[in-house]
Order: sequence, then C-alpha cells, then structure tokens
Amino acid sequence: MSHEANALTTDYTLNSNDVATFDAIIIGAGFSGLYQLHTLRDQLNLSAVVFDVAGDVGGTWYWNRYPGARCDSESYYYCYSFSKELQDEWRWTELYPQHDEIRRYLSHVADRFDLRRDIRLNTRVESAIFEEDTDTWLVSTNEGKSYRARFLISAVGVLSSANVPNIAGLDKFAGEWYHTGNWPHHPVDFSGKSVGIIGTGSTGIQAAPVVADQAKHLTVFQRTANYSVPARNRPLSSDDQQWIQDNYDEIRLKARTSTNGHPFDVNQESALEVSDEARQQRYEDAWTKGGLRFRASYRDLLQDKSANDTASEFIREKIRQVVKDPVTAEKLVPKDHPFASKRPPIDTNYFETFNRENVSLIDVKATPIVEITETGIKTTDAEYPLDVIIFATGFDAMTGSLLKIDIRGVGGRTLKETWAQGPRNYLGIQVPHFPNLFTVMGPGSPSVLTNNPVAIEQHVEWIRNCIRDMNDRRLSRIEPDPAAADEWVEEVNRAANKTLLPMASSSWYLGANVPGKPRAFMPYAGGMAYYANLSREIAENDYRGFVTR
Ligand code: N01
Repeated sequence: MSHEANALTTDYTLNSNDVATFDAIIIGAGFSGLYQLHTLRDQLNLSAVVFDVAGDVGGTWYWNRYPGARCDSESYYYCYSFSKELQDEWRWTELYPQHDEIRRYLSHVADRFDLRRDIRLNTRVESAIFEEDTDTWLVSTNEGKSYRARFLISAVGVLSSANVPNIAGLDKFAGEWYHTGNWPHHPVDFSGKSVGIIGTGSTGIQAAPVVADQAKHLTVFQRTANYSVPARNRPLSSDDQQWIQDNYDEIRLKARTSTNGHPFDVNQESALEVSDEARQQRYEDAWTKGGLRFRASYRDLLQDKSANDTASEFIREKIRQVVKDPVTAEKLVPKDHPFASKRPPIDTNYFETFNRENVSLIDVKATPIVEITETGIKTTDAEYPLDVIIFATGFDAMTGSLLKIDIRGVGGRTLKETWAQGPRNYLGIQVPHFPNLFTVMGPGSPSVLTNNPVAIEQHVEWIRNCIRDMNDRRLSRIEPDPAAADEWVEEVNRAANKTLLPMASSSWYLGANVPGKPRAFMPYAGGMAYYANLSREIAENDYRGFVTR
C-alpha cells in the first residue's frame, strides 16, 4: 500500500433520510455474492446488502435451466469449502450435479447462514457512482431507490450476460425461441416438434442429446466443430460418499494448490517423451474415465502444439469411430483449433446423438445462416422449418454483466469508457480510478480457467481481508496504482501467450464471440495456486501496487 496523507477517521454512517447506508453493497446472489455477504456480515460484523435481479439466489444456476444443464466439475468439489459443517451435512447425489441440485445447495447455504434477510431479489442495480467527497458509492436500482456504501463488490458472475446473435428476422419467427442462459422456469415440451439448436459449445453439447430424445426432429446448426470428452456421469454410491468424506481434506488441499482448482494430479510427463503405445493407452484410460481430467493426461498439452496434436488427434479419431455416417463425422471433427484452447466441453452421448434418425447436422460455416424466417432458419443452401429455436450461443463473458451497469469512478469516468480497449485492472480485482470497487472473478484473474468455487473463495476471502485491514488502519480508500495495473495486463498477456489458449481465434476467452467487443485475452492463465500465492504476498507486503488513504 502506498499511503497518501490524511487517513480518514470519519464516521462512515452518512445519514441522509432517503439513502440507506451500508458498509458494503454486493451485486449478485450466486456462489460469490452469498459467500461475500457471509464473510462481511458474519465474520467482520459489517452491514452489507446483496442485490440480484433474479427471483431467487443461485446466480448462473438460477438462469441456466436448459435441458441437460449440469456442472462440468465434479459435485463434491464444485461447492464451498469454507464451512466444515456445511461440507459434512451436504450429500451430492451425482458425480456431475444437475442444475436443480446446485440450486438446492445454494438455497440451503442461504438458509443455513441466514443470508436471505440481507438479500434483495428482483432488484437490478442500474448505476453506481463514486462520490469523492465521502469516498462512498451511491448505488441506484430499478425500483428508483438509492443506497450508499463504502465498498462496492461486483459478484455478477462471468457467464451471466446471454448473447443472442443479431440474426435478421428473429422478430418474425412464429415459433418459440429460447436462449439457454435465460431458460424459462416452466417445462418446455419438445415432443412432436422440429427443434433447431444454434451453437456447439459446452451448452449446446449438453443440450442436444436431451432435446433429441424428445423432439420429432433436431437440427444442430454448427459453426465451429468442437472437441468433447465423455463425462461418464453416474449416481454417487454410499461407498463414493464415504470416500469423499474420508478424503475431503486432501481433495480440498489438492484443488487449492493446483493450476485449475481441480483436485487432479496432472501427469508430469511430456506427451512427446513416451512411446506411441503408452500415450495411446493413457488417452484410452482417460477417455474411459471421462471428464475434464482428460486434459491432465500430460503436462504439456496446453503448452506445446506438437504435444497437443496427439490429444487432438486421439479425440478426432474417437469422433470418427462413434459417428457412423462418415460425412457427418468429418463435419464434427474439429480442425481449426487445438484441443482445450477453447473451454473443453464434456458430454453424455453427444457424438452418438448424430447416429439417430431424427437428428441432422448443418455446417453453418460452409453454408451460413442468412436469416430467420417466420417458419424456420434459412441458410445460403436451404430453409429448415422449425417449431422451436434454441440459442446455445454463449455469453458476453467476464465483462458483459458488469458493463451493463453504469459505473462511474473518480472524475465521473465510466467503466465502459475505461475498458473500451479491453479490461485493464490489477490482479483482476480492482480498477484504477474506481476506488473501493472489487470484482470477484474479474477479468485478469484465473476465474473461468478454474473450478469456479476455488477461485471464488480465494477472491472473496482476499476482499474480506483487505476490507478488514482497511478498517483496522482506519483507511477510507483503496485502488490500484495505474502502473501496477498496466504491468498486470502485460502479465495476463504474457501468461496467455505461454499457452495455446490464444490459438482459438473465435473463443469467448478473447471476447471474439461478441461482435464489436475488444479482442483481449481476459482470464489469467498463470495458474490458480500461483495467483493465490501472489495475491497473498502482495497483501502481506502492504498491498504492493495499491494506493490507499
Ligand atoms: O457458449 P460458447 P456456451 N451463428 O460461447 C456458436 C460454461 N458452461 O454457452 O465457436 C452460429 O462456448 C459458437 O460458434 P463459434 C463453460 O465455461 C459451463 O456453450 O463462435 N453459431 C459456439 O459453438 C463454457 O465454455 C457448463 O464459431 C453461433 C456456440 O454458439 C461457457 O459456459 C455448461 C453464433 C457458443 O459457445 C460458454 O458455453 C455449459 C452465430 N451467430 C457452459 N454465435 C457447466 O459446467 C455463437 N455461435 C455446467
């Protein structure tokens, strides 16, 4: 911390009759916001309130209820670790939890820690203005009310702003259409219907087999073929439950000290230093076991293109073996990016789905979508009659939800203008000239490259400790030194460029999926454990790179 003169000793409880005042305002009631409220209110004894536009807690899981929606991290470590009691009392039923089970878990957390009394649902934060004379944020909501707080914490989520592509004619479509990230709460019945799904990312790959089971016909509109590894989901048996409980300490430790927040051992061999037979066997074993662990088969799969080629080729061969029609198989084989340079999906019977009589695949890179008509989707080649269109077209990731709020820092500058060329911040957690604003899982932090609860707990606890230290030192304001932020942006780019991640040119990691969004590699690829240690060391060294007063 470089200290400016005149540390404030003011009483922060500014009393204006029509502005409720808190120590902290938290935006978002998902994994991040719930835990942040618990840390500030119950551990630091501060006053805090959470706003969320949703009708219940749950964050991304409140919105993503599409058919097949389940987590790609294993249930028993896609959850909080901060409370042993919570961990001991909750039992997950499946290896990969379905969306409703995760909602039940988060609802249980909200009840168990009595969080709901400080959560305002159905409330959208519209603006947040930093007022320099008091070093506080003035926050306005869609109800026309204003609130004031010393600290503003964005817990808005990284994949929460649905991206519906601007395809001509959608307004004329006479059927039903849905975006997976904004799925209705009532059941959607596909039986007897012709359904089209646009998008073959993790979401489309989860949804297609489930929709195909019900629909009269499913047409998958694929722009970029994708790699996917079988999830091998299964119910957790009582033996599994016992193993989890017996090994929880080790599982949590491994997750926290890993690169991606997953409790895997990454094989420390290079894919290039073993025999072809040994490599083939390892990939076969990983394929049989299933899940994101496939990525941990060799240490250099994401660093060395030749090493990656071996894994990419293995999956391509699997696709050719599974999909019976060779023309369809070849369309499904990804050729333009290395395996895992985009977030790797895992699936249940995705490629097998294309062997069904009622499923067809349209390559919309070869024959692009021209428009949506009253009755279906028209490509340069043909028109496909549809009753339902599902957009599995992803998100304005990492910055979308935050930039929808009119956030103004010192001198009235907006966050939108400040990030016009891409996100610029320090450690992904604070932005120069936006004092006392913290961004949980912000761009520039490991966030989406991790098993999220690990990254969330690390950020939430860092923010709690920072606020505690500020209170102990009677400081009123913290923000990054602009030079520290510049260096951090360079470090984010340096870390990305040591990997193959930037090779996927259409990836949402780069903002490339949203027209007009600046191209900048957003998550920090230097590794979760390294990042957590660095963040701790910076805090211990008097918040090096931050300016306080
Ligand atoms: O979104 P995506 P997603 N015309 O952006 C295509 C997480 N997640 O919702 O690749 C035609 O990955 C687009 O094509 P292209 C996970 O982190 C987690 O699937 O841009 N197609 C792509 O195929 C994941 O990575 C879980 O050429 C268009 C697809 O739509 C992230 O969410 C489950 C198009 C979008 O893929 C996002 O995944 C699901 C257009 N105009 C997701 N616009 C769990 O762990 C876009 N596309 C539970």
